[in-house]
Amino acid sequence: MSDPPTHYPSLIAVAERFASGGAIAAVEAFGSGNINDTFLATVEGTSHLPFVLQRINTRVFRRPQLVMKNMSIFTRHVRDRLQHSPLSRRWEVPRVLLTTEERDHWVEADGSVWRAISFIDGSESFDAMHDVDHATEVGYALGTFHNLISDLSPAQLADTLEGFHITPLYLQHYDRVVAKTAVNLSPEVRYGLEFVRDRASWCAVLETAKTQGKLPLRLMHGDPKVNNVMFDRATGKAVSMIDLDTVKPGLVHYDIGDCLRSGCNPIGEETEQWETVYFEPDLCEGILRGYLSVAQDFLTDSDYDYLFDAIRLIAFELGLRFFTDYLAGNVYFKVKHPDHNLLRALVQFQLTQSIEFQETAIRALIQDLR
Ligand code: A2G
Repeated sequence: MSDPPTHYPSLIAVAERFASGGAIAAVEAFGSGNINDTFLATVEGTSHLPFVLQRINTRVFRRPQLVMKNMSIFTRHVRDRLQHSPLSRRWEVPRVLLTTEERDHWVEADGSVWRAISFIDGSESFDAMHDVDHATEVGYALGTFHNLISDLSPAQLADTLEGFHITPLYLQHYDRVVAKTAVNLSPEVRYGLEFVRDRASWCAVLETAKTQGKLPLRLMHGDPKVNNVMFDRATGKAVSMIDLDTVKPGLVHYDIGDCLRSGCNPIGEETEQWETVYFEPDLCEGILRGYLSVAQDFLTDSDYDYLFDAIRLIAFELGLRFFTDYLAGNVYFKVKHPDHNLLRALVQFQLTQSIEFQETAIRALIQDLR
């Protein structure tokens, strides 16, 4: 899966399946996602908004129909809820656009699966955090997202990606890959192997708490990276969360950890300067403040007890996932070169270590914000 396929059907023709009125003017590559192939389709004339066209990666999402069904169920739920009790500020929910045959996805003759989602009008996203105010907005966005789905039962949505964020399962997969791979023991690989070995016995921390009933199963976003938060261009305020493929039953801790590991790494997860990666505590405070301004209503004492572990774990878990994918020959994440996943893993391991060095301060911050 190294390169996006070059044998696309005519993108304009696919986009036209979803265009209700108005001819497609252009379809261009959009965003920097690691899984699906994403395009922005613009429609001729000024009265039609552009929309997001995506080819769903069916090697990852093996049942794309379920992904789309989940999306329709929870976006409808949130829209109804907002209609009955509007928020005091702008908040948008992306819409699933239907084909001319009223279907929520389109299967091309080559078997590729496509869907279209509305683009949030007048909005933009950022790959890295600007400052603490930006961080607070990102936290507010995740809290609002969780809040708006908190009254929808997890049983309403299907598990569209089994094992997603179940760290012990990633570790088992890693062990299997290491056992059957002739690993090239470069210094970086040696470092990665030791890094994982030293944390293996701790990595079931959230799953154990879930099994013991200390952390409830809720609905989660699944991929709340900084660039999945949309900001209003005019006000600079967060107005939506996008990339909704992984909204499914899980722990909100996965999201909190994922949002912090993405948001508090000022040089970003794609940097090649992995030795200089660090976890920025002021941005962490901003995200947590913004998140808790909305989420404190539904978090329990036990939820707070596991926040530090969540922050440390999800950075480690992503490093483990990238490292495993590198060892397995880059079969899951899209890559630009053969060492891409190794570098990404080293970034996440460095971030994990920076979180570990700051454990006392981060725990004290969580305590203060409680
Ligand atoms: O890359 C993808 O979006 C992953 N999504 C997400 O889990 C995270 O790893 C991210 C890192 O940039 C899926 O695996 C579905």
